[in-house]
Amino acid sequence: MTDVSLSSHLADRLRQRGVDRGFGIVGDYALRLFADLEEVGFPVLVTADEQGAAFAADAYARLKGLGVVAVTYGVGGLKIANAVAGAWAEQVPLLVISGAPGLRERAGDVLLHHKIRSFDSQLVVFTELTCAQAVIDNPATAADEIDRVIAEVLSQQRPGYLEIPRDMVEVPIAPPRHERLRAHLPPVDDDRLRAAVADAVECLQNSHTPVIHAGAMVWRRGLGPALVEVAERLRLPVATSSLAKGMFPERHPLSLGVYMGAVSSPEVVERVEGASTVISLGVLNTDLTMGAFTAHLDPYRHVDAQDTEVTIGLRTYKDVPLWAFLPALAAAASTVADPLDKSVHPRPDFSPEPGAPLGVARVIAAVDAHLDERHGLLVDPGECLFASVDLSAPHWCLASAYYATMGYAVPGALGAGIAEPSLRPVVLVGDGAFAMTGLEAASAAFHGVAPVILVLDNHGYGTQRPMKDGDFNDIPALQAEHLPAVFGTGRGWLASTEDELDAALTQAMASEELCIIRAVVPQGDRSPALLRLTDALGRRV
Ligand SMILES: Cc1ncc(C[n+]2csc(CCOP(=O)(O)OP(=O)(O)O)c2C)c(N)n1
Ligand SMILES: [Mg+2]
Repeated sequence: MTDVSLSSHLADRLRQRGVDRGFGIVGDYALRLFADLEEVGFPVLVTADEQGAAFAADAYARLKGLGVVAVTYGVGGLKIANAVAGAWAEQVPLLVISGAPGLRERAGDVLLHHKIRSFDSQLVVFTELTCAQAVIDNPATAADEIDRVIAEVLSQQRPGYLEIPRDMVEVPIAPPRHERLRAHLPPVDDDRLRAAVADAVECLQNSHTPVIHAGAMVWRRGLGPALVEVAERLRLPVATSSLAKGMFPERHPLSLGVYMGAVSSPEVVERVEGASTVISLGVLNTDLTMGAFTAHLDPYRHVDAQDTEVTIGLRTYKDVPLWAFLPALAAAASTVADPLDKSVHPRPDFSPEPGAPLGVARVIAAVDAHLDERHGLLVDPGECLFASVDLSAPHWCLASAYYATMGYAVPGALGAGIAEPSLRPVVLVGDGAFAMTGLEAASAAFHGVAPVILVLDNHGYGTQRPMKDGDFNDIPALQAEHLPAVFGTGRGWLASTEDELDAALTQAMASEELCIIRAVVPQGDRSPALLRLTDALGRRV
């Protein structure tokens, strides 16, 4: 068989998975790679900063099942360490491709620019942050090594790392041993699957108010449609983890919205914690997603389906993976008796009171009222993440909801807008987080994505203040509404009152340009969600 080019092999593999572009910033060690990829029809979209590219690629991956961030060595690579760590923690299939010094120029361990302790320093860092790594140093195995890393990323739903020395880019490589990628799902034991399904069905038959608690692994394994099917067939209400907000459409009559322990409304808490059976599907139990561990799920009334096994009460069924269990349960459980089907998530009514100063709760209510079927949502950690529990996302809502890195949502909107052009990204971001990565709004516009960005300006690091306040929580004021003028594209609004916000949202939702709305709230104002959490934590002490 004849040799192939590295870039065309890599691009082919990615396109086979529906990925037709990446995000990143070039440098001399990556120039040939970027140019070659572009030539074979796989462009890398530039951002203001590498971290922004990685967040964009992460959001793209959450929606498309795989995303690519491409960087140069050291200065670019290490800037995305935080975003890749987030992808590890939240199980996102994100492929890192880094250019690197050529193999020949590494001889003698010379000091080349961007080198750290050794030529392998960057690889060592990413070995901790990714599930598979390869430095492409042999044309005979290059294609297989690329395939191995991508297959592991897909199999494990974790990030992976490919380092491509610049003198390897144009060397013809041997064709891969296998025609297709060998990604695999977690193994299934058929006998135990049958037993687990029978056990779960029995629980449901003895249960009058069961609910589903659905997590991000449902999404990652492509089981979103199966979830909707099982909920509708069995008429089971669905709450999601904050990591999977909107995966079950929150305006569906069976949606309970997000269950996040005491952060959620009392009605949702009552419905989930008071359920006769909770069927958890692919939920990652973390401090933040469980409301600082204020969530109380009774293990004796719990069917917990994870990526590789199912636990029902005290019985664990090994090798019964979520991907096999969920459809099997849907097929078997048509006999559920008398489950409730009423939603506890009423649609809000937002009539602005002219001149009334804004507070966090009213900002969220206004956004909720203006969101519709055309929108996807992204929220940043801080008040926006907590407060968004009280609004219902028509489609997905992407957030760094466990790793909780600030600055995810604005660059995430670029990735989401490219991945799913039919939905316009709406971003909720704190003033602190916006200061970190808000310039990526210009990158989004540059690549034809026009998000509506609402900057919740509470004058600094609001969610830190109740824990310990000090000058370290104050930040320079930023009149973000003027940025579109600076960018030379888009529109901006400042809103301090309910009617100003309502008018700005009306115009922004009707516009097709980048829109930035700065909504100013008093420094000490808190969302109802955060107050509920503080109250619960106070009672715990
Ligand atoms: C990258 C990063 N740095 C620091 C933190 C710690 N942290 C969590 S929330 C927060 C303040 C966020 O401020 P802002 O974005 O304005 O949101 P607010 O809390 O005011 O709603 C900080 C500093 C973090 N989560 N991520
Ligand atoms: Mg703030």
